[in-house]
Amino acid sequence: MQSPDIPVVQAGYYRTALRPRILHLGFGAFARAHPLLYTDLALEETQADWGVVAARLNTGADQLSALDQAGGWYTVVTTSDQGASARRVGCITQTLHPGRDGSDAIPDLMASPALGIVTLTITEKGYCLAGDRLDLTLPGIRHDLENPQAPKTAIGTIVEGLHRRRSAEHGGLTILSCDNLPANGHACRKAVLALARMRDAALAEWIADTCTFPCSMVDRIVPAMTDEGQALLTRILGHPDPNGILCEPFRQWVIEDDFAAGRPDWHLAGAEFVDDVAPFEEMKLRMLNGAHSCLAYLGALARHETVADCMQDPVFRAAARHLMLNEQAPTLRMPDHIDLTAYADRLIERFSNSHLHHRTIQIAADGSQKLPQRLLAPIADHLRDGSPWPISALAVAGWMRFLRGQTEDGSALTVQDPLADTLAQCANLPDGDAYVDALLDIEQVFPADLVVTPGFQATLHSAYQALSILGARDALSQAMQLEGPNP
Ligand code: CS2
Repeated sequence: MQSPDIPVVQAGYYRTALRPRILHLGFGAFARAHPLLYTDLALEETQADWGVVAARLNTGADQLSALDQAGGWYTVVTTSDQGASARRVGCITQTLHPGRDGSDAIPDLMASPALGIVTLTITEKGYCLAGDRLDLTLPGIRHDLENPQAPKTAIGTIVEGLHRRRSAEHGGLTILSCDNLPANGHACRKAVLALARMRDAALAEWIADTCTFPCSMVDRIVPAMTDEGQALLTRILGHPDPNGILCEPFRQWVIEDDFAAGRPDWHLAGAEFVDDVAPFEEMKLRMLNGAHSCLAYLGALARHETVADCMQDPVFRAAARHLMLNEQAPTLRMPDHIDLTAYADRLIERFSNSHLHHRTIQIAADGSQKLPQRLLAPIADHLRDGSPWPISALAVAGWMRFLRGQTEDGSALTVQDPLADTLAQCANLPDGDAYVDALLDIEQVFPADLVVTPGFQATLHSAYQALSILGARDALSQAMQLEGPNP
């Protein structure tokens, strides 16, 4: 840990000028260190009035109350071998939680004339999609269909807010997803329109005509806060900050410039506005998040506690780079000026940041929601092109072994996933081919056309076997030897 004499920078703008123009749903660690921080930095440059109302829908009402007590201030500390820096973020003007403030509070805010943008960090599962359809079997969605005025899901909340906004005869809003989903804006639009349509076709039409759902690629490694991190924050600030957060210095935000009611000058804080986010999003989802998931499952099985621990292990480090450059990069269609080797090397350096305690088990959560875009989509490209994908196969097999709830030396692993019940049923089967087949039958994870593509099942079965016999480290080593060197 660094020495505590780290200067604390505070936003230099008039907070009294801020109005509630952005609603942020999902005030978690990532939001604090990414979209909210960009807004804070942009405000400093422009002295504009884009205040943020921070909201959570489920847990975390206490954290929001703690934020109120701190006058809306919280601290972001960036940390790496190059040193640390701390910034107090001041763009939040109010907090809302339906459990604390009533179920009208957020939809009413969405109907207020000043509001222009709803930003979202609600994680993959927050979009309530199964494939590209709204998942009508989810209890939250069923609840929201029956009780549209008191919604529980983020999608239901957005639909109810937009319903009230339309009734109030204000214009449309921008709904800006900041989650790691492919074409996150389109996914969000699909979910919102599907729910709205089931309620009122005219509402759905109004949303389609007046609201925008830009796609964005977001990137910053922000591990869950640890006690050690809290202690460092307390030393830096001289008092605890229950909403303070530690993250890496790197940050990136690439956004489609399609806003219905204005936006902050986020480019002054380093955001890039482009016409098409897709290539950047795919690059990040496959190379960064794909490698993260691979390290999460195989690393957890081999008892590597953090991503940085994985990077200390030469086999895991080489395997991550191999996955990025040999198996993920060839599936991307990037503009010429993007150097994917440099991107991969930067990722390895970021993963190696030992000041962050980014636990493999944290990244391992919600695998059923992450595997499709991070690993299975590129695998489908390999099957189409006839190119090899041994590390990707081990990563997916690693997820399967991880779900059995034990590390290679027999310690317990906790599985967190919205499909946990289904996955646990599969894990009750005896280990081996029948277990792998049962998982491959879960269509929410493995698209039917992928499962029947020649080579898919056989490659996964042998990867699973290699993992069971050799363990993660040796299986990775063997796979790399068979495939040849990195570019
Ligand atoms: C991680 C991401 O937990 C995970 O699934 O892969 O949160 C990752 O740290 C961020 O996307 C980095 O931008």
